[in-house]
Order: sequence, then C-alpha cells, then structure tokens
Amino acid sequence: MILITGATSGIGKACAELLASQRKDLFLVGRRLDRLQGLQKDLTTTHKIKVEIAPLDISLSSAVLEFGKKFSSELNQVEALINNAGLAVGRDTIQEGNLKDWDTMWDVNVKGLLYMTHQVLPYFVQKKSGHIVNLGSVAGRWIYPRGNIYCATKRAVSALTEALRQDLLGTGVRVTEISPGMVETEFSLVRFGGDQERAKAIYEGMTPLSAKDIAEAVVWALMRPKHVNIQEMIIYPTEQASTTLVHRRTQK
Ligand code: NDP
Ligand code: 8X3
Repeated sequence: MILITGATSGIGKACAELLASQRKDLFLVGRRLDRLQGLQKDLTTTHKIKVEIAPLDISLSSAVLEFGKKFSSELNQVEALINNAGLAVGRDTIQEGNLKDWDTMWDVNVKGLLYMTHQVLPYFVQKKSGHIVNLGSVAGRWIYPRGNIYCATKRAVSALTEALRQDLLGTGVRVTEISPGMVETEFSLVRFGGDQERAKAIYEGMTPLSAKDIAEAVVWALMRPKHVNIQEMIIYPTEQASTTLVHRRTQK
C-alpha cells in the first residue's frame, strides 16, 4: 500500500491514478473529503484495488498523531510514503510578507512532511524496507525574487531529505527527492488566492510540465530495485531553463 499526502489534486492525484493503474493499493489523504471520496470510488471501480482515505490536515500535529493511532494497522502495510502535500501562499517581498502565510507554508511543507514521515518510519525501520519520496522543488535549490519563504521551505525539504538518508543509513529505507520546475496544477491558483487570471498567466505562452509527468518520475523512482536509491530528480519543462528564465512563445 502506498500512502500519498495531498492526493486531492495535481501531482498527488496523478500519482494515485498512475499507481492505481499498476494495481497498487493506496492510502490517500488531504483535507477535501469529497475529492478523496470521488477518487476512491473511481479508482476502486476502474482498477479493482483497495483505496483507504482519510481527511487530514497534515499541519496539525495532534491530528496527525490521532491519524497514526487510528490507522496503525494500515500504516503497518504501507511500503512507501509520497510526501506531496504542499503549497505556496502569495508572492510578496519579505518586507511586505504576511506572517500567517509564512506560518502556513512552514507548517504544511516542512512540519507536516515531518509529522507524516515520523508516523511511518517506525514500521519501515522494523521491516527494514520502505521508501519516502519528498516533493521538493527547483525553488529549493535556486531562490527567485519574491519566492523567499516558499523557497526556504523547499530548501528545508531538501535538507531533511538528506538528513533522513543519513539517519536511515543501514535500515534499508530509501529516501528520494523529486524537484520539479513549473507544473500546471492548482498550485498557482492556491498561491494567488483563487485568482484564475493571475494563475493562468504563469503558464502563458509556454508548455509547463503536467502532473502526470511528475507522477511518472515518482513511480519510476519507486519501482527501482531495492538496492537502488534515486537521491534526487530535477525536472524542468523544456521551455524553462531556470527558476527565472522561461521562454514564452508570445514574447517578441
Ligand atoms: P496542488 O495545489 O494541485 O495540490 C496540493 C495538494 O496539497 C492538494 O491535494 C492539497 O489538498 C494538499 N494540501 C495542501 N495543504 C494541505 C494540508 N494542510 N494538509 C493536507 N494536504 C494539504 O499543487 P501541486 O500538485 O502542484 O503540488 C504538489 C507538491 O508539488 C507541493 O509540495 C508543491 O510544493 C510541489 N511542487 C509543485 C510545483 C508546481 O509548479 N505545481 C513545482 C515544484 C514542486 P487539500 O487542499 O485537499 O488539503
Ligand atoms: C513550484 C515551482 O517555480 O513556482 O515549486 O516555485 S515555482
């Protein structure tokens, strides 16, 4: 069984769909229960697999602890955790930044990822196998103007991925970071508070990555033999050369 956070949208949902098509049982979490239920229905009907769901805000340590207790027998069956849930809120300078937005990004992208990891690791270590896949970002490697806090959280994801590999050395547990560039999902819509025009403009005149492109990389890393650990994959759209250089066909 594979546990995916943020399975209600974008990359997490695409991972769920791809893994389901390969007949993998799934455990899907996210905050939007209606979407989890819809996905559970679709995937079980189409692929005849087992799909557990749990509405969960991963940023709340007490909720994650409760989740861990309630689903201990399911967590014992988890062979991989895809730490995908994450978000950017706003695109302001630090001097203009909003403290609540900063807290949200740290709480979900870093603390939530740690809380979830902490729930599955005892089972992984005991079984001497398991795989943690963290969704980092090129934003964690190459900081861009007004990316500040989001970039810092993704750099923290990168540091924690490395820390996990060191602490887990010898346990048989694998740890991978997938670092995409621009992927068209609900990411920009969330970042700009639901402003459709502003979100659409991010991908104007260029072909971004799709959620499925990233899901394919995640699943490829998961399916390597047990002695192979893919440490990091950096994936850009062909029309993006860096976090600040994008070729737009509409530009003269
Ligand atoms: P989406 O906005 O489409 O999906 C984000 C997912 O995270 C949703 O399923 C959402 O579910 C979940 N989520 C957000 N907050 C919480 C929370 N507190 N508790 C549980 N789940 C939560 O974006 P993407 O698919 O693009 O993003 C997935 C990951 O990929 C993120 O970590 C993002 O930083 C990373 N990434 C994205 C890139 C892009 O360009 N799109 C590029 C590089 C990395 P719900 O709202 O139901 O809780
Ligand atoms: C998301 C990609 O470039 O918007 O991590 O930060 S970017």
